[in-house]
Amino acid sequence: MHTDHINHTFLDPVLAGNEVDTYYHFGVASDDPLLEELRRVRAIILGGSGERARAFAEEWSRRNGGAPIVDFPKEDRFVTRYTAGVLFASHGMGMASASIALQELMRMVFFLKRGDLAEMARVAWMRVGTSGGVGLPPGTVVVSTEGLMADLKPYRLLQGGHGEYWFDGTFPRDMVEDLMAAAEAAGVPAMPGKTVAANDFFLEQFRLDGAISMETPDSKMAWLRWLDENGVRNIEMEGAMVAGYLNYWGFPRFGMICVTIVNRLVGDQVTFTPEELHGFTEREGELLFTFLRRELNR
Ligand code: R2B
Ligand code: URA
Repeated sequence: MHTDHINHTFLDPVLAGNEVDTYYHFGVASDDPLLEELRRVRAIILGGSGERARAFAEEWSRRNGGAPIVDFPKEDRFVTRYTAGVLFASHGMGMASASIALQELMRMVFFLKRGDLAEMARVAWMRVGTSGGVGLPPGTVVVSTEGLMADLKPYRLLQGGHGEYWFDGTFPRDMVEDLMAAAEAAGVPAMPGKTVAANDFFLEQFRLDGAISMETPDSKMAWLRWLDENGVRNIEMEGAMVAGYLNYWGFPRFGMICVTIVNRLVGDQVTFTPEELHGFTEREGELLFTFLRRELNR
């Protein structure tokens, strides 16, 4: 862990009990008794949809002898559940939304682990999502090796008028290996590769079916081929930021698995039925639970 990258100025007085940290978007604060139930958290699972956070928590509880589920009270931004050592939280769509969830959860983990870097390093993070595949049959799970933006450069944010903050989007290699091994054990088709995180579902993903379309079939295919040639296997909207922020604090265990729900070399529209899409996320769930079982026994 990079202690010099942690915002100790703000967080240490919270640990000392001199300040309260309000995790506003989650509707809890560091003096809330609910957080005491989360002290033993070993993994944080993030996904876009609140419904999936609920369903994953219920299934993880079921697989752990009906362990009690702690519900966070506020649900208008993110849905959050804790059960059997794992916190499941939704983060909405896009890096702007997900970065709020992630920064508040990083602060929460610092508080829950009392600033103990070794304990923090034992917490695994994982984003479980959907994506557009680059040349892969839909239903394939991509295990991300690196998260990049649409220009194949890492995640950046504007630093006012002075330039940009840059982040490292690399996912830890041993996590990629452990996730691929979990996929094999769970019988889930998976492939490692780079992932592009776009700031928009349409324009930045070179879709031609948006309300606003500024590309041509040729320029779209040229972008997709460029991604393919550079080892990009899928496109989603959060991974580069997730990897960037977790690397910044130096968490050693984090990964991303995203099932592909369209092959972008073939089309733009997602046309699977809700039942078919449910089947894809069930598969992804099997990979997740196989990984979690192993991770919590490490
Ligand atoms: C994948 O799917 C969502 C858009 O449909 C977005 O959150 C993402 O990364
Ligand atoms: N999510 C995305 O961001 N893009 C896709 O094509 C599919 C899911």
